[in-house]
Amino acid sequence: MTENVSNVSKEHAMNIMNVDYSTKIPNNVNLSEDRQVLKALEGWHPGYMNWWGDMGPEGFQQSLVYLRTAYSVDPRGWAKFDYVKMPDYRWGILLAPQEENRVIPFGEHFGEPAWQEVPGEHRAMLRRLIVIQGDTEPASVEQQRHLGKTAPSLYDLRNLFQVNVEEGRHLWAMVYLLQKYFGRDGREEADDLLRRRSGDADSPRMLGAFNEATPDWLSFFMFTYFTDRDGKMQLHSLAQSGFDPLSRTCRFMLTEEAHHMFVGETGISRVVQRTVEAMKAAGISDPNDVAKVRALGVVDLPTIQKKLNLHYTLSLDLFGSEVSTNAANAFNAGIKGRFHETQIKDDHRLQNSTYPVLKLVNGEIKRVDEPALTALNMRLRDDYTQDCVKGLLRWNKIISTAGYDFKLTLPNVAFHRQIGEFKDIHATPDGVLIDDATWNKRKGEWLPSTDDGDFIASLMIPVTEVGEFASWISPPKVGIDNKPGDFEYVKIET
Ligand code: BYC
Repeated sequence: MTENVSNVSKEHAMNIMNVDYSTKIPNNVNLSEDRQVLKALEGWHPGYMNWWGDMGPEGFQQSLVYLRTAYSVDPRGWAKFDYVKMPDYRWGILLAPQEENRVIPFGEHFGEPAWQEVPGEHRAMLRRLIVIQGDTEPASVEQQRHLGKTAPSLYDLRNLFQVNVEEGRHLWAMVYLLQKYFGRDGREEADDLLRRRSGDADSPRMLGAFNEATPDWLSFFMFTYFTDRDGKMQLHSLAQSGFDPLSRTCRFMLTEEAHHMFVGETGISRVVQRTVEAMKAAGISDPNDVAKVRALGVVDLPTIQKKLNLHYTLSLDLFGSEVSTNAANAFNAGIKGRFHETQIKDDHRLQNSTYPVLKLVNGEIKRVDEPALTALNMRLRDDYTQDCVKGLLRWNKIISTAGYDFKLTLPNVAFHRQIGEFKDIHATPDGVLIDDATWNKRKGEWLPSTDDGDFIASLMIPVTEVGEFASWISPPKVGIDNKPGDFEYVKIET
């Protein structure tokens, strides 16, 4: 008897770990026995394919791309690599295994069993957060759709498409939650996710940074480093959710997300590497001699800093206002927690604690203690900044190892903000408040100008020969799936 039970639960665990590819929509949530949701998802599928055709990567749809696909949610081995045409990629619904006896780890419901169904009183808030999360996924694909035609190598082209198909899968993940748990309005929201468009005047994507252009590959690397990292922080917070299906969904998404940030971090490393190598070979000692460096066909370090300033600050805006009742309500409700909530040593209710928030007080930037509950966006943003610093240390190491006295830095959080405490003022990257006239005169020193954009665009010449790389970027240290340098990551078919 005991043996039977354990066999059954082992089999159940296997089903959860391994993805069922026999259905049209691969999944580990037993869709074949959930007819209603399967029908809703199958109904949504053609619209998704149309969206992918219209707004997914431009061109290359018939090319064979060496992509990874999740076949399991076991962290010890979950992906397999193979050549796939993007429209044939198997976008699936994958949830991390259910943790037995999981409890809500924070808020007013702290310690109660996690919800397997939507708690009625928090339905609207939960739906809103799932819709916002879902909206960012297709938005990023739309922003990046033009980049294929200027890829600096087949390796990079493949990474772009890997990121794109997985963002598409993350959209599926949110659509599953909407369709399974939110009935008719969930289905309507799912349809709207395919209707909005990044940058569209009438029907834009929901959050600021997702309506900005990603005009070139340096922007793409900055985006995957800084903006995908906001994704990481938000997914970590949602992975703590008392609504267990959301928690499990986000936990698996984080596994895939790691590669996206790797693409960003190593992408910027490779650009910096190539720049300092070229400067050294040409005997240039001043990294600020922009004209001389640009003449070498590489991106000068000051321009890299400007791009970094732009993408970091756009990403800071994604954390919402420093002081936010929305954030407090979501925490109290047990819907959205803190980064690494379960590892934090406190009461997980935050009724009486405070958190220092950077605010504008009498024209000065000061730290002010605020109730910790309303300061949750600020706290998550601080965790984010700490996480961002790691990449800068690596990039600066490359610069200093080459013998150059130049440091990439994160600008002050008051610089170039559109959301929160500092949205109505101007500040320099060092955090010195300045008036409108000074800002207008000097902003080109800190943010990419049209000239900078034109220069970068002039470098964006596609390289499609196997094992070759554009002049402005170094080859990666290791290949994807340990493939050798001359591996044909994309078999281009036009
Ligand atoms: N742009 O109290 P507030 C990712 C709105 S990225 C436009 O300040 P709250 C990915 C806000 O909606 C992660 N509007 O902020 C990365 C609210 O409007 P309503 C995506 C903004 O609500 C790369 C009002 O201002 N996931 O996954 O505490 C590639 C006042 O809000 C913005 C999430 O964001 C903005 N930047 O926090 C692919 C997680 N900021 O409701 C994917 C889910 C604020 O008054 N979202 N507003 O009309 C959330 O947790 C929260 O909604 C936010 C905002 C953190 C975004």
